[in-house]
Amino acid sequence: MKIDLEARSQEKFGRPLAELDNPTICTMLEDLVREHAAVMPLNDGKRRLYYLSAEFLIGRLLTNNLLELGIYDDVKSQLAAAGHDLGAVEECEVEPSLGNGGLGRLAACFLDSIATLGLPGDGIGLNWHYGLFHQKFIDLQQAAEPDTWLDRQDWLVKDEKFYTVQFGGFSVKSCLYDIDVLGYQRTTKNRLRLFDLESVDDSLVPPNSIDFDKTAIKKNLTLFLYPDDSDDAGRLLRVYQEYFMVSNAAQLIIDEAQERGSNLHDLPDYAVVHINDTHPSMVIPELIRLLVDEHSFDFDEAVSIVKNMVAYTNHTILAEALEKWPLKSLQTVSPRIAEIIEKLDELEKKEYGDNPDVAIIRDGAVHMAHMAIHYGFSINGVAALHTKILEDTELHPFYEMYPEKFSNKTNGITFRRWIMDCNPALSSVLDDVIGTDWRTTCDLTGLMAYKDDDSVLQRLDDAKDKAKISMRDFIWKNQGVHIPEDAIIDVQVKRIHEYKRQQMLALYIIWKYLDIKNGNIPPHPITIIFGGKAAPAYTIAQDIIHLILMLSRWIAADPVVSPHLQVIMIENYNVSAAERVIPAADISEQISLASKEASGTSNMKFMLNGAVTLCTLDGANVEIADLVGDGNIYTFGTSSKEVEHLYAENAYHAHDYYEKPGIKLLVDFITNPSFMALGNAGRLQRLHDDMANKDWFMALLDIEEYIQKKELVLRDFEDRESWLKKSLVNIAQAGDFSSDRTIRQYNKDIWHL
Ligand code: 26Q
Repeated sequence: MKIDLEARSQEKFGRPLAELDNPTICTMLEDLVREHAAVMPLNDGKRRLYYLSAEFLIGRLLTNNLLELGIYDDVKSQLAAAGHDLGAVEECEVEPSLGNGGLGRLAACFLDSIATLGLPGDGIGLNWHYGLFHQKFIDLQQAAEPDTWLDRQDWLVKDEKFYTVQFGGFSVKSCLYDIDVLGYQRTTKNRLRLFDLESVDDSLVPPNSIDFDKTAIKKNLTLFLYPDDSDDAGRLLRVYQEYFMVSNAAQLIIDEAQERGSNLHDLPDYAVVHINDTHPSMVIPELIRLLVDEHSFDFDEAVSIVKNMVAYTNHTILAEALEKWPLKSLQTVSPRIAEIIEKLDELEKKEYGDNPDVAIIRDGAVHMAHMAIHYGFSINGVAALHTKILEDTELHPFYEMYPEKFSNKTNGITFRRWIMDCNPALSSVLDDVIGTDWRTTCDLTGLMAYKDDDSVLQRLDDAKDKAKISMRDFIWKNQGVHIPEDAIIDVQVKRIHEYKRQQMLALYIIWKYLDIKNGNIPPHPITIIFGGKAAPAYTIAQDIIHLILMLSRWIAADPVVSPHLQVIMIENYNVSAAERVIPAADISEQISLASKEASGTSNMKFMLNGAVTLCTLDGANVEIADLVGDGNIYTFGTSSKEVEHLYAENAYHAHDYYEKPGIKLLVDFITNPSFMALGNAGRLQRLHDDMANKDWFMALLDIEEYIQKKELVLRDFEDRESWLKKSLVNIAQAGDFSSDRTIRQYNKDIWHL
């Protein structure tokens, strides 16, 4: 593809390229990409995949698209010749706020891989006007503000399609926006299709606040992803949102199948619907409704068609994250859908008997996962351990009924974004050492041959230094904090949740602080970086953020400790921040309570970028440990089997651990009067009491071993050659976690595109 930015600048702006400012160049490049993508044909095929997800955490698109079109280097050098820095231009792009965490980022990686493999498949979701929320720190606490990304974006293209969605008592009109999804080095494309509400009203949301009228359904459906669901109105709104999403999706799927020649009796030959967790699971009754009510199908035939179309991925075993909606709410949102679900429940009970463990409707609540398993053809977990837990315990009765429906698909990450875009220094070292094939094959095992090559190890070290410079610059510009040049970078970035145990790392920080106070000065300064948002209604998670911000300030103000220990919490952690921080990490913290993290995907990104993992044997950490081998990873903690046993027997008593002197000292630090005086005493007291008496995710159970392991990691870091070898092995073994591999498996076993 030939481009001439100078000519384009003259044509569009009547000025030489050298005179344009960065935001103008950014818009010009976005236009260039969009125009180019607009004429690319869609990936074609009789059978098409529809990947339904409430979240698509796609990140900024410019760099990625330039790279996929193969014009990144050309653009960069043309800009440089005119005195511009592409990196600074990239910073002008606003990041779309269409997701929340792992499941949303997974969907984005999958779209990239589906397009890269040339498979016909689109993402379908909603066009969240204010996305999740924008996180600010005020008084050392999280404040949530609307994220106004939509006013400032340049990628959405309005489609011609619109539908009517019928709710109980009223209907709304939808409209549709598309974002083109280009694969790496492809000439064809897919799309991310985002439905919106024609009558949406942004003015419902006051400036700087995420409070809005949750009952104004005709105006609010697409304002926020996951609105506060601590009250009935919030919970009901979520059901409205979900039905709005799937009703549009189902209408689109049927329309497009007919356009491609389906007579609808053969619909499964034309469409496979993948649901990303249960949030889109009402697509099952909605497809049945459309076939029966709009196309005069017999109910039983409609059921058997849909049963062959829908595949479901489970991302969690946490009971509170498994969706159960009151049947009454569904009756309010759509009486017809509620009626169909009742029929599906009856049919299931008729066939399999009245077993409450597998019932769709139980005690007036609809179990969405149960519906998806009975009336879908596939259910998968997202890492080997997670799938095993689903099969053996959490979903065991279903596994006995339908063993053939179950499979594992270990998550993956796209190498385009998570090394090629975000870590150019490491990418070019890899090109020099093992050749450039890895950019398409994602096979990095050739690097193993250089494990004892000092010059290669040195080059990896240099690449890490470059990534650290970029990360330090980012933190300095965004938060005004200076990170020492020689600091060890230890990172835990992910949603704030008790099971992920950020509070355990906070206890380690207290331990280290006291140890340094006692005169044990570490050879290198240690910088511990957190990032992540907490759900606004999740009090303890907010308390954990407060503790981290308190420790950050407390330590920074201590002249003895601050030269050696630093705590930073990134404000509004998002994909763009991840792209700066992950390449710079030395240590990857993956310390969830074993059995609770379904997979994790940042663990894979850190590994690919040469960080060494400190982890429990949870989620995909288990597979990382198997691949890199004992000497190249640090594992600790109670096993998932033992954790399951402790829960089953009610045998974990936090207070017994709290009473151990070494542990009590750490937990009580949180409520020592001078510390409390600096912050919100109520939050700190509550967190302290929760840890000392409840500690549902057993941080105190693992804290001693965690501290020991971390100290070992820090000691080993000092042996540079041996550390760099570990880093090399991690990079070399990361190929297994390419989402291209994952998508090939989905396609071979489930989608058959
Ligand atoms: C629950 C109830 C009602 C409404 C919404 C929800 C809800 C919302 C979001 C439940 C779950 C989520 C998000 C889950 C998520 O991001 N899970 C992560 O998925 C990743 C990709 O598979 C895994 O790597 C992580 O381990 C998992 O935590």
